[in-house]
Amino acid sequence: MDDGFSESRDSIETSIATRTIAQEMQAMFPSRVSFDEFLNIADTQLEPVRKLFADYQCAAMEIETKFRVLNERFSVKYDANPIESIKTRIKSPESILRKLNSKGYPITLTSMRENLYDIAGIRVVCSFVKDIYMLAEKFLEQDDIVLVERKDYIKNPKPSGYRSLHLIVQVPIFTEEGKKMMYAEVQLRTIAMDFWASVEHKLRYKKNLTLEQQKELEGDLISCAAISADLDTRMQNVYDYLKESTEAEGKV
Ligand code: 0O2
Repeated sequence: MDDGFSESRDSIETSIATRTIAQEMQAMFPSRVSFDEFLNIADTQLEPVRKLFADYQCAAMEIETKFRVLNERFSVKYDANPIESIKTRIKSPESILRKLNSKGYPITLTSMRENLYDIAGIRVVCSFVKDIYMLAEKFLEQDDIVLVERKDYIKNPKPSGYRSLHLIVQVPIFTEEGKKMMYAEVQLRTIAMDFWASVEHKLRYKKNLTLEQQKELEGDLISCAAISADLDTRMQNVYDYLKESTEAEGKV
């Protein structure tokens, strides 16, 4: 089971609009519809959905570019790249529907736009924890970025053991229809945090486990999260030590 973070954009045809299309078809053509008539209805209904998903794609692209620019600037200044990888994803229509439903929000495009902040997701993976905070600070300093919420699951890990820094932001996109402020969720993590989260995500969807096995697995994952946090601290210490030694040598 993958969590959708990649370069791909999910097809939207099957979920949000299908129900509306089916209802409209039934009302307009109680017996049979021709293929052309069907395509016509589908096109009219799907256009706003396509547009909204394209807006989220643009928001993810804008933010990805901002992090790529920061990475480039730091590589020139410090001769080191703080970012290991950047992945983006647009939440799948199934996940969107599930979230709207579970939170009791209306299943409409307006509701999606106003109530869900993580449809555009950008995951920035770094080697070191200090780089996460440095990048977050430099990103949030940019005057077109509006911070909506900051969730620091590095300082305060989730009960599952999950660690990452989450920034819910609004970013402007400039379209043929004008400027639009779009919500997006940025997740910043180390390689160790990313490894833990992707393995945990896969195991969470294993359905054929007994309650006892599930409990045992949860315990193991919590202890793996502690090991991964320790690894991050030690790697940061090694890096700081090497950096200080190099700087001291430069002064001699
Ligand atoms: P996906 O598949 O990434 O889309 P809120 O969004 O504030 O209403 P939520 O969803 O609890 O409430 O927000 P939170 O806790 O900040 O989590 C948002 C995302 O962080 C999740 O998105 C996951 O990507 C990731 N995440 C949070 N907790 C865990 C965890 O325990 N394990 C792993 N592997 N990832 C986690 P989604 O929407 O759940 O899923």
